[in-house]
Amino acid sequence: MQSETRKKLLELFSEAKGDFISGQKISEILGCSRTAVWKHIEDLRKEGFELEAVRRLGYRIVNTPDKVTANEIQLGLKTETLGRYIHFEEEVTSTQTIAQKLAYEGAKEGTLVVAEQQIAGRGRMARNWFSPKGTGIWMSLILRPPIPPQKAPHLTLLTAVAIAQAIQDVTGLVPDIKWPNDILINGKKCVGILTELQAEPDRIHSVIIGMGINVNQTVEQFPEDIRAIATSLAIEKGEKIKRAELVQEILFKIEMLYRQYLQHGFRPIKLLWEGYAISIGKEITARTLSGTLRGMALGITDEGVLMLEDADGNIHYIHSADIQL
Ligand code: BT5
Repeated sequence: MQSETRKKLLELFSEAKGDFISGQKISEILGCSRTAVWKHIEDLRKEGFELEAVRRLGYRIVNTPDKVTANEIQLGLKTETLGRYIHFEEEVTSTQTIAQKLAYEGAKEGTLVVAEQQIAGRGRMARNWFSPKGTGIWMSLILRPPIPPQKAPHLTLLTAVAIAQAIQDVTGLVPDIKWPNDILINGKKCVGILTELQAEPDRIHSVIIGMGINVNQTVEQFPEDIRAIATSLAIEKGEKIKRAELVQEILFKIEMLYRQYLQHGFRPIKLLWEGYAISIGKEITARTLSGTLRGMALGITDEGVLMLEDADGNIHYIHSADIQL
């Protein structure tokens, strides 16, 4: 089926919101015969769409496949710029690597790289990010904010808020944010964020925000070494979640917060962030590259830096660390 026809047909079904559309109407709108309509429906079924056909009533969509291709994400996407260009691949080493290359070649702000599977997904400090096929959201977003590089951590925190809000809206689950880049549900890690920069000392060329979200994995599908610390939305919710719908909501939330950030600065984002933060006002252990610190997490600065007060009353400003509660 031509992609234009496919797009129109899916839009029709999307507008019908699960109601029947007559074959006559579809053939008029697509400008093709009733037999051609039937063939298009068969094509959609082969792609994994569940469609019901009833004589005299027509066709209705019962279920859409759980895919994260550009088509699936863009159908019903509410953003203006984010995700308007999507680079999708079934299998990649890391979506970060592809996004870095696209950004270097001049890709527009809002370009999104998505994959069904990463074979070398990465976390911070060259750690691995487990990214199995078909069950999670592995994506990297390119932004070109007019801010100096020191402020880039703001975007990690902004993204964490956007993802937390989107998860809450789509699933009803209430996530927590653990500074700087983890989203937890019931104490287990469900989302990791990795922010990388292409920058000069005073100017950012691009920020690549990598987001890894465990969506539909079962407990057994996690490797043993992270089973006790990781979870997925489906495990917590008790039912599967449509990944494309969540991607749409995440992009929409990031776009709104990003606009707000560019207009009003970090303050409003910081307030939202504090509403989700579990690591503030508590005794924590922070493992940094230069050593381990224990103390009370006082909050974050306007730069997004964590303030920790040790037993002697000294205040430490921590730019990057792993936090244990
Ligand atoms: C992160 O690092 O949490 C950032 C993860 C970013 C992943 C995305 S996916 C799309 C884009 N492309 C990439 O290649 N990366 C980004 P960090 O805070 O360093 O946490 C890494 C640690 O989390 C690992 O050492 C494991 O202990 C644990 N971990 C690995 N995979 C996990 C998973 N799927 N779910 C929960 N925890 C995991």
